Amino acid sequence: MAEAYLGLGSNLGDRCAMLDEAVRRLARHPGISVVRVAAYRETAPVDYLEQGNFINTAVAVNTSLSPLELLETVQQIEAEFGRKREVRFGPRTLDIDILLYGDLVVDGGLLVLPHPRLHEREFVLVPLAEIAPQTRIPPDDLTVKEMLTRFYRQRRP
Ligand code: PH2
Ligand code: MG
Ligand code: MG
Repeated sequence: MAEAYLGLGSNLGDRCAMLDEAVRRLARHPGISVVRVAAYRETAPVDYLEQGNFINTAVAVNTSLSPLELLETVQQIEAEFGRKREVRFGPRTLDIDILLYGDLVVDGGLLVLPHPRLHEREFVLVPLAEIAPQTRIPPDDLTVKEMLTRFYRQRRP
């Protein structure tokens, strides 16, 4: 069993309903149990600004799936929500990113762990800090809370 963290976001359709249903589908999977779900927060888009606000959350799971099996599973759920991969960073009904998988560090093309933009995204760090403030992010092993503090310290007002 591994403990993994997922980041979820939606900015098309009934955004909260998308996240509710995504969490239900994750929980229904025989190889996944959902341990914690962060509060839903509305966030302004980053990277690609010409799109609507997101609702974001983070989910802690215990899983018997391998990292690539977990990736396949979340991509399958995204596809069931009619997700089309058009604009990179653009609007989406449902995005599920694997943020952390235990203390695994991999850069395998298909899957990069920890998530490469985890450190620079407030919409990821805030919900993750709510459900896992003391979890350490490899390879530096700063806790999520420390990472969020560093993010705000480095961000210019
Ligand atoms: N996802 C992106 C790009 N920009 N902005 C917010 N606020 N929330 C997201 O989930 C998000 C984004 C690409 O995955
Ligand atoms: Mg994403
Ligand atoms: Mg994604």
